[in-house]
Amino acid sequence: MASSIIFVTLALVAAFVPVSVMGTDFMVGDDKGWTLDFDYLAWAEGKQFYVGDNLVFMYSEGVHNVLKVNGTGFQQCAGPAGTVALATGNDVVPLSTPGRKWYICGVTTHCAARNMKLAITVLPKTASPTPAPTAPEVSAAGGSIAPRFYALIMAIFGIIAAVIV
Ligand SMILES: [Cu+2]
Repeated sequence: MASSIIFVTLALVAAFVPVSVMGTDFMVGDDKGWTLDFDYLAWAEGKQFYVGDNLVFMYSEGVHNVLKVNGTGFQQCAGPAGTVALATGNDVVPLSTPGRKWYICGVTTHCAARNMKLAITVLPKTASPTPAPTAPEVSAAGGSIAPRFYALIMAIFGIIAAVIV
């Protein structure tokens, strides 16, 4: 009885809550992480970063750090005075605004000599979490109607089951 009600609730949530509201976490350097002599510009090429996504810098704590700098700081491999370094070894950087973003390692010559520098372009969030039922939106969202319909059917079955039990 109680499990049926839980099932109904879950099915209704699945039917009406958009699935992909969450942003993407980008592991910088993939399995190599944030390290020496990796081509981060090549890594970023072809990837699309959107507002709401996160960059995750993984490295051994104390070996590297992450400085968020501007274009000049990127060219010069130096943050402005007072730049606070991220240094936990598992730094999550939310991409909260669109535009060009630059990150460097501030440890000795890791940026200048060992290529620890990343530049990306963050795109504005395009997909609306609740698409309006206009014609183009409906055709674009066509693929997601079937699973929602399925969840709705399951919810109806759940209600029937709850009534019977
Ligand atoms: Cu470093």
